[in-house]
Amino acid sequence: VVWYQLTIVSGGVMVEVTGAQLVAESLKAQKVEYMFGIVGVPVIEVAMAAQAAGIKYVGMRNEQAVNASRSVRSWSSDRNQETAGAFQEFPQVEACRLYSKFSARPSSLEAIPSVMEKAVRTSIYGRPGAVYVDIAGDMVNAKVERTKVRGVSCCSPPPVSLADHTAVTEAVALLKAAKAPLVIIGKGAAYGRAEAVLREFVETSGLLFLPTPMGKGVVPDDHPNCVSAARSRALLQADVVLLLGARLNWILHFGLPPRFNPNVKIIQVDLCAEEMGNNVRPAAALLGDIKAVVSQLVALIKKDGWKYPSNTEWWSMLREKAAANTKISKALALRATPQMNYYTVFHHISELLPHDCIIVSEGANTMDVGRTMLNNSLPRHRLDAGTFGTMGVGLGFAVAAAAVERSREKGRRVVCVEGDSAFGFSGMEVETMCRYNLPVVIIVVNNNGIYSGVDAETWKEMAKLGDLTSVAPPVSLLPEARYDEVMTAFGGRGFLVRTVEELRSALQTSLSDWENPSLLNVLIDPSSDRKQQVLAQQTHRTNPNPL
Ligand SMILES: Cc1ncc(C[n+]2csc(CCOP(=O)(O)OP(=O)(O)O)c2C)c(N)n1
Ligand SMILES: *[C@@H]1O[C@H](CO)[C@@H](O)[C@H](O)[C@H]1NC(C)=O
Ligand SMILES: *[C@@H]1O[C@H](CO)[C@@H](O)[C@H](O)[C@H]1NC(C)=O
Ligand SMILES: [Mg+2]
Repeated sequence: VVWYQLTIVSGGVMVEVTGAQLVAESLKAQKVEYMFGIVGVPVIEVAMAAQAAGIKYVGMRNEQAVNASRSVRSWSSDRNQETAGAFQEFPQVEACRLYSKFSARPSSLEAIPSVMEKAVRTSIYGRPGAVYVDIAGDMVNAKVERTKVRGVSCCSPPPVSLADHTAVTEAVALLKAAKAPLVIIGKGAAYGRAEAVLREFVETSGLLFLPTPMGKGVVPDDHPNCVSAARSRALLQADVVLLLGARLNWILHFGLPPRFNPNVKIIQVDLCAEEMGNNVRPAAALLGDIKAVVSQLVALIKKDGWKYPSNTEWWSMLREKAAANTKISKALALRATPQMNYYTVFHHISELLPHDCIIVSEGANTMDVGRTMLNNSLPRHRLDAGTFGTMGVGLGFAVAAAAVERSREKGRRVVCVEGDSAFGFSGMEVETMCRYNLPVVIIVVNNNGIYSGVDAETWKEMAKLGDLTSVAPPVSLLPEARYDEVMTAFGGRGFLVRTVEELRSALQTSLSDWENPSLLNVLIDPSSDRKQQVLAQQTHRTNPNPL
């Protein structure tokens, strides 16, 4: 690849650099290691410049999946054709402002390095989020003299702030006075890399905790103080909640009755001031970096020598409740029926997955039941459809995670647990996995539909009743679709799985292959979820986050 265009000017050498090179070099200067994209003219040049600058380029298939793996830039039309109806002309910067923390278009080649620095800095400082930089088409191949461009070095790591000392003292006083205290660990704690100090906090304070979906693993799910299996009860009866890097949004039922005690006192720890007081006015607001704030809490309770006793009624009630709930899912899992249900599938998967694997998951029942049954023992090892419940992000996450893991010395397995509908959104990324030999294990929990479906026989009978577009339930998908053959089409391993034995053997084979991706098409009872829901209602067991 030719790096710089050399132009001889009256005996001297003028080194020129293109817009594409500036974009690539600026990202490299910000320590960007991977670029995910889909090329077309003129983006090809940028992808090539990125590779030349030492950035790994991963070519994707579905742009929605590209966005899931955090794309930073896009292209729009040439500047001199703006408003004239240029190819793909669209007010992208304005459109993206609503969806990102920062949206900008460098006004010149010289401005590219500083705009890129600001984009990267904005995405990682404060509450992290996506950013958007738009490069005009004509700027990609335009050239500028290198000496005219001021390089910008890598932004500093995010600055750290501590909580106000008075608020920390108040928080500890509230915890000490509580009868039924509960710690909720959110994904902010995972992003903030607070795992070591949080574990120390849980063990020093003796408090019980439960994680939000992507807070799982910050303190291991199998820690004795984890009360996930009694989640509804814990939320309902807690009198003081220490909320760590989690929002009181729909995932936590807004912190309000009927799912919370109306008099619950919330101690809110967040790095975003505007978050304080959303839905519930906090009894104490600790504004700051979560790792630093938890260290403050640890220091204070250590100084006091305080510990929540383990022989309280609250503890034993939650322990009993958790044991009872675990027993119910185990009974469902071990039911001897001709077809597997969700619980059976997850019970066996959980026994075979390596403890350090990265679990990616999306779907409705698949994701909800899977979250309760698949433990995480490490932080940032669960990626799911998130607060928006967006289907289609899973395979993009898996490609990105597998690419990063492969470059590590002791890479971990990436296991992608997908509903059959969820898989369909970005299913073509299977080709991406095969192309780059990313050994992702995809498990499609196939119930022939969205939430539920019908079996092959019923489908045939239904077709006789009239046009399927009039008579088929809108939730149904083609019964027994061969998603495994999507994987074999590109050279990966595909398995059609109907029984527990087939499931265990296929998963073991897949996990022992570090070269090829695999897809397990696990056919389950298409009415599985309905039965579970009935059973769940009878036993007051509720899936926390139905989408
Ligand atoms: C982008 C997007 N489109 C549509 C939806 C609506 N939706 C919610 S869950 C879901 C799929 C659920 O079916 P599946 O993945 O098969 O999981 P199951 O519940 O059947 O196990 C859909 C389409 C969504 N959440 N996101
Ligand atoms: C992905 O994001 C870019 C901007 O970041 C946007 O132009 C594009 O439409 C998005 N694609 C999808 C499929 O959402
Ligand atoms: C998952 O963690 C729970 C405790 O929350 C524990 O009871 C269960 O045995 C664990 N499951 C596996 C497969 O390790
Ligand atoms: Mg389904």
